[in-house]
Amino acid sequence: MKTLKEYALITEKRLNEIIPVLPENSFEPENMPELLSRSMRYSLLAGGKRLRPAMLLAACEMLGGDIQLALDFACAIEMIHTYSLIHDDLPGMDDDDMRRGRPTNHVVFGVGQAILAGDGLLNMAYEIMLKTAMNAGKDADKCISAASEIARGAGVTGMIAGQCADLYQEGREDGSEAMLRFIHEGKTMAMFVGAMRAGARLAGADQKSLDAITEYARAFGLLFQASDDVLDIIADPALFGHSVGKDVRDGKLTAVSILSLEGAKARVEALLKEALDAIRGFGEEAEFFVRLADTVAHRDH
Ligand code: GRG
Repeated sequence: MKTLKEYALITEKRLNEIIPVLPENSFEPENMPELLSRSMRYSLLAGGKRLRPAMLLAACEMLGGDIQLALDFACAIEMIHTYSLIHDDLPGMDDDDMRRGRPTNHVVFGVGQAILAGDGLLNMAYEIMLKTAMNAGKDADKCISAASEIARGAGVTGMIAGQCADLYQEGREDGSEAMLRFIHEGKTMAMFVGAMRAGARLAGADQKSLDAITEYARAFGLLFQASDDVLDIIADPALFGHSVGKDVRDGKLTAVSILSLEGAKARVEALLKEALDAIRGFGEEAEFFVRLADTVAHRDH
């Protein structure tokens, strides 16, 4: 298995090919407008951590699959994740002006073009997954079930559900732990679950392995968001890449607002243990996932 950095590089190289650099200001029939490719590339190739594609590729490799078959699915999930960041940053949603350490898409390209950049990334993600499935011969079923896992994670019972609840809850006084869980499971956890299950599907994993990696991805996703909530309070803005203290200013329901800072930190540790227990059965083969959970739980940005 590779490191996070290696998986990230493989993914970025392929993303660079999928969305080409075009002649400036060209609007050629049958081609995407250059403005669209520029705005999509601006957010997509802006140095994200590439956690979801790396987890997809690592799950596939750990379970004996072919990462060449998985590569376009890894790119697809990163494209969907990036669309969600672009839309989340819009004035009608979180209204953020910094992301991945640079001005947000709508600040540079305007709100209308930013919506289209997000729409473009979302649609292209499904195009490339379907194209891979159509060309996969005997592996077509694996590709279709992987695409379906990703669609579920990103969709109306996954990420979009969480974002809907997050917006609904903003500024309300009636936040509960159940609502916090709904938001975290949807907005954050579902995409990690989708990524790892897609990798496992591409490897043709059996039910036992699928269950174990699902349990890991669930604990990891909740851990990731709880630690993000903690960092919103304590991170150094120069390192964090987006705004610090914004959740409190926006009246957001977070792990810290419900559990207190110390309670949220304790939750991160408990979830780390859950995640590690879930993949113990894979032994040394799961080294990537052990390290990743530990790093995310103890990060400072
Ligand atoms: C607009 C449908 C829709 C959904 C938006 C992603 C999202 C849902 C909102 C962004 C705000 C947020 C805190 C989401 C939780 C997930 C999260 C922490 C995303 C950031 O993921 P990282 O840290 O980002 O992996 P990079 O930039 O490294 O890829």
